[in-house]
Amino acid sequence: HRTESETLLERLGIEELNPATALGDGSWRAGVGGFASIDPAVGEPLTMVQRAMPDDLEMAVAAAVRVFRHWREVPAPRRGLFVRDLADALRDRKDDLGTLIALETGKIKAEADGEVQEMIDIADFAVGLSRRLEGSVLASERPQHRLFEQWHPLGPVAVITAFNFPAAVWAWNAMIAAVCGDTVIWKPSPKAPLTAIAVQRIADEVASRHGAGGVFSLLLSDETWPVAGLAADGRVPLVSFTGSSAVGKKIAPLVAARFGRCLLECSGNNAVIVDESADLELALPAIVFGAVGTAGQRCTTTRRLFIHQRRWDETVERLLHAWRQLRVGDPLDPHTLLGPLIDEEARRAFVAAVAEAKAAGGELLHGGKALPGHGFYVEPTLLRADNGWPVVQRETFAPLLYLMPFARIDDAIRLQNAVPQGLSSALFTNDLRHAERFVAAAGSDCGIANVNLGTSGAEVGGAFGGEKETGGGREAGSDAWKAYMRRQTSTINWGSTLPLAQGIEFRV
Ligand code: UN1
Repeated sequence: HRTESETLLERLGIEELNPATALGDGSWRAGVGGFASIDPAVGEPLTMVQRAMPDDLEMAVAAAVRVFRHWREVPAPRRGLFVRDLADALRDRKDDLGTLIALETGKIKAEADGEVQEMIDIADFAVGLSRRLEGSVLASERPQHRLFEQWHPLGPVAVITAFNFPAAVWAWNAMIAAVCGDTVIWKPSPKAPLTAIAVQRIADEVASRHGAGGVFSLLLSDETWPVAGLAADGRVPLVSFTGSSAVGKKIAPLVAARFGRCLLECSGNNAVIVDESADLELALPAIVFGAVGTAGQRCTTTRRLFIHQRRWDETVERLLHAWRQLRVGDPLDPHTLLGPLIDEEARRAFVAAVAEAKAAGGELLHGGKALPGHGFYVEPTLLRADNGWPVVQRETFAPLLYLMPFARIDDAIRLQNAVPQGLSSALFTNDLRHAERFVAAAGSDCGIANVNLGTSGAEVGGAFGGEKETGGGREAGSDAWKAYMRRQTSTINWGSTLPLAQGIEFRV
């Protein structure tokens, strides 16, 4: 990886010791000390990044407040032009950026390129949105009154992202926030700082051409205080957090204590149901991609599989056939389907989960071991389990799929809902009644419910997010933009009397 990565890092503006803070106007501030970005395929540092200081956070927030005052008054379609050019810049850099994401996170190049495409897609979506951001005119009960609501820019938005989608999740938030007239302070995962630096450099360059300097800023640290600081800062009306439910539970009360708004995208524990009528030609590739894509480290990863008892033998046999063929290896090798996990801690969590499931009585059907050597590789794993076991109730970020049989569709839906998380779900069926039941009010309780496609790999056009411990937030498409704006209800009396609502008479 070494020589290949050195020229790539140079092209993307990454240095040997990278500054900790970008104010978004092209200026970067040095930090203190440093932490390493590790290449998980070899377990060695790619390069070092400095750590932001409390001063830097203060500067970034103050700048975001200042720039917001100007940006909110730029007409939204003009804000859209900035995002449009940013999409083009990302198109130009797609290959390099994809390679960097693959290097830094260990996801395979095809999926890393897909992540950059997801950034481009949400930018395109945001450009279209920039000519809408529509409010509504409502029927007033009073004569010669107009009642309407409109959406105004909200303010600086803190965007805290995870390692697994180090660029796309920022883009979901940042592209939408930018057309909505907000500024964005990005605190990326310390496990993927280089991707953030590369993205920030691309954004800086485009921003300078659009008078958008300072709209996007970046703060790098491997410590937790910047996240707590942003969560508690009354100047930041929205905190968008992607990560575990455990961390989400710490952030939400800090934001709530100052009446800020939280947009949470936390853990998932997503299931696929294969019913009696399912077409396995569709189900199999969807389960493979869902369970081992991004080495099982997507929040939408398929973690549980409910198989109708009459289809059990056939499905398990075909799963085993597929799992035996999965190529584990270098994420930059085009033949690889499964790269490494992000770090040693993730590998240990995988090993511990397998051990816990086996101790509970789980039957290991395939894999189960960490692979020796450098790099944080594990075997893609199939385990027969029980939905009630604590280990199955938990999100383990690894290619570990729990298999469970069922007899009646209602049981399968009930079990798939019987976890604390509620992000994504999928049913494979050719039975119209089952399909409708699954997406009906008493069906899947998840934010995403798919029929005849898998749990992961959502397109950006829909709103993305989930219920329960997933946190309730919605990002990306549909009307998710409304979270990034403030709603104003206005009534204009254009008559010459003052009728009161509710018919109240109140006259001196
Ligand atoms: C995430 O894992 O945090 O639906 C986001 C998907 C991707 C996004 C995943 N479009 O799998």
